[in-house]
Amino acid sequence: MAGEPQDDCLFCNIVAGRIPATVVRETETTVAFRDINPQAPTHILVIPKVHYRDAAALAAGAPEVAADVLRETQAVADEEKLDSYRVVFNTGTGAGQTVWHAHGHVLGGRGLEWPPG
Ligand code: IU
Repeated sequence: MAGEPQDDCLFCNIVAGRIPATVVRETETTVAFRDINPQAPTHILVIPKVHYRDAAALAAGAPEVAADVLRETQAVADEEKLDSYRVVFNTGTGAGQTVWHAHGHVLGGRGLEWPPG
């Protein structure tokens, strides 16, 4: 059920501490950790502790937690001393989503082109 932990979800397992991650911040509702395949000098994922398949499902099912995730992207950027950064929520296979637990990528520390590839 949406919102419930999923045993076969990588990010639920990171939240539960069963799979290691380099955690940089944690709140009551969110975890932020370094991406294992960084695409920029700073590449941190901010995830809700509750399981929703993508950001839109999170916003619909737990809007207060979606707001927490967004607030945490700024907190991460502050900690990393980024004055410019990008937050990306890949949604759907065609957009590059590979992990089906909502997550925001915080990317920074280099120039970022627009439009993205
Ligand atoms: P995506 O938007 O679903 O493609 O993002 C998933 C990210 O999760 C991607 O950038 C991976 O490098 C990252 N990741 C990770 O940090 N740790 C892991 O064990 C795995 C993927 I698998």
